[in-house]
Amino acid sequence: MDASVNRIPISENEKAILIGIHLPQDTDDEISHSLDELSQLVITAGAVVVTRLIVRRPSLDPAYIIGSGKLEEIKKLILEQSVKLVVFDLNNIRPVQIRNLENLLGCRVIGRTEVILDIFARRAKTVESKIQVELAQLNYILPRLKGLGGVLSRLGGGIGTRGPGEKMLETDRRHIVKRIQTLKKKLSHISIHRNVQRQERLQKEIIGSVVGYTNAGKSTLVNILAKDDLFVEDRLFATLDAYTRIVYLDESHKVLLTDTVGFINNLPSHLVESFKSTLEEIQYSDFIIHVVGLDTDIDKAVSVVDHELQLLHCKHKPLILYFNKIDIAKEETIQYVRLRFPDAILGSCVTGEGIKLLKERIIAIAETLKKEKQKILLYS
Ligand SMILES: Nc1nc2c(ncn2[C@@H]2O[C@H](COP(=O)(O)OP(=O)(O)OP(=O)(O)O)[C@@H](O)[C@H]2O)c(=O)[nH]1
Ligand SMILES: [Mg+2]
Repeated sequence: MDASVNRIPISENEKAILIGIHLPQDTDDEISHSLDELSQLVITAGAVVVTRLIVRRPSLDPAYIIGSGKLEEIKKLILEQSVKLVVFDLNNIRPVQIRNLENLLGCRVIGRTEVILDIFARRAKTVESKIQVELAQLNYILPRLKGLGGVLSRLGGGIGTRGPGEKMLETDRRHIVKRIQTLKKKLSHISIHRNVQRQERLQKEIIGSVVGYTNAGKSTLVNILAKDDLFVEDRLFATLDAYTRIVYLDESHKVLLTDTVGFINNLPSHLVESFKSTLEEIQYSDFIIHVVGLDTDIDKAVSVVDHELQLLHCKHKPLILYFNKIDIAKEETIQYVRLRFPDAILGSCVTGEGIKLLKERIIAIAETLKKEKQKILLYS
């Protein structure tokens, strides 16, 4: 096996076929929402979706995921439309399935995890997030190396094979193990430094985290509250680093607000693990603003973020639920949210609706927290 692969820039507009698998327990809605989201992810990664297919299966085929009839159909499409990439809406495709499918179809085969890792690899800008992404990729690749039988080296480039920046992604087991240790050490140094800064800040300031599903409008909200210019983009995972900004709520109140990386359904566990130190910002904050885009599958977005907050042991913190993008929301969605989440604030970063109410709610929380902190300082 080659020691490493060069990071080959993505062939722009690589054509892709998406395949969703409909198992007996799935509903039509679930599958089609999930495929919509995968499509957005694949586009964000730089490819062009030429066809989407949904395949009904009683269970996954251990060797080829789907049946031979469907595979023949897909093979024809690949040839007709010069497709370079097949993306399955599955999280953990087994290496043997990838190898079998690539041999049969004659193009690259990846799953959801690889697409998300790829987007993160391209988005990583700071030293810390680059290390975090590389660590996630290597941890993902390591157990798969044997099963892939060198597929990674053979494939060369494209979605799912990029390292952060222009770096090479290691594919040699010994090197990977060593590299993982080095990266972990680097991360822990950064984390120690961050902790010292954090402790100082925590004693003096009230700190909130803005969390939510990707593309909900978290960065836009922090921008307008802080009148700042964070990186906002109509793409998934525009923000990978935790940015903290000062927000002046009125003449006598200010808080610090941290913008965080977005969550998504089935976020690869390696990424959550690697982004632990960034996510720690949420754990160390005094309160949370959960932003939900009214233009998405609301119940899913809320439950995915709730679940992540639970995993981060943050469910006890004061929380403001803010539904964003009311300017483009359907009337029935607004009605539904008002009934289902009576305490939530509905608003828009574009028209400014609801922002005054949001500030008032933050001030109320900040007041309570300030008193608690003063008590702690008094008795410590
Ligand atoms: N119509 C409308 N669009 C909005 C609103 N708020 C944000 N957007 C748009 O939604 C898109 C995503 O906004 P971001 O602020 O980048 O979202 P995010 O939650 O930070 O996304 P990630 O960092 O990718 O997780 C951008 O195109 C924004 O301009 C709003 O209130 N109304
Ligand atoms: Mg953002």
